[in-house]
Amino acid sequence: MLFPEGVAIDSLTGALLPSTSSYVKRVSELFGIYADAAAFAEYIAQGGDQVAYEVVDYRKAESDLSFGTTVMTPGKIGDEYFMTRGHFHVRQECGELYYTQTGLGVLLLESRGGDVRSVEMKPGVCAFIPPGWAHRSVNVGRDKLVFVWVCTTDAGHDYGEILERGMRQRVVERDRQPQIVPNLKYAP
Ligand code: M6P
Ligand code: ZN
Repeated sequence: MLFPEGVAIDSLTGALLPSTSSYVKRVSELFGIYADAAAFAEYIAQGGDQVAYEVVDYRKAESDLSFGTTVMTPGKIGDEYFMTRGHFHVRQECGELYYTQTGLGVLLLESRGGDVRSVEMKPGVCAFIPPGWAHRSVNVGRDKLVFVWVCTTDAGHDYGEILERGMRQRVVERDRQPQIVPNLKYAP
């Protein structure tokens, strides 16, 4: 049987107490998601293989709901900001919430029908990700981006489509400002 408990979330580090699991994604593991392959190779060649993001879970198989944090390092590959892989949910009826605690980001979303949307991520804003929308978060700030996510435990991550064809939009720096631009490499 599960018992209720309070979970302390550190809004600056994303640490959960208690947590059930965590993992990190290093930049080198994200080959192929950035537009500028040469900038990516140069970044790695120069010894840059920092943690791009860390995900900490509070997940109980017996519960329908799970939550956790994602902590994204600031950085860019070429002019493109650090981002998550991006995914649909395997269970298409499952949405998700992203509640930003620290930092600045852009949440890129697209429906299976090809609609595109974005939601600004900033402290106090809870982004609603409806069922059926792929989502990818992008850290456009100078500091860490820390957000709390809440999702159905067995929603499942479906990475295939986004990994193969990319998303329709990218977030790049132009005149020192984040800008959402069409993905010229988008290949449906
Ligand atoms: C959010 C949640 C997680 C997800 C993480 C990283 O925190 O949606 O479920 O794993 O972002 O995103 P991705 O798995 O697409 O790299
Ligand atoms: Zn998700």
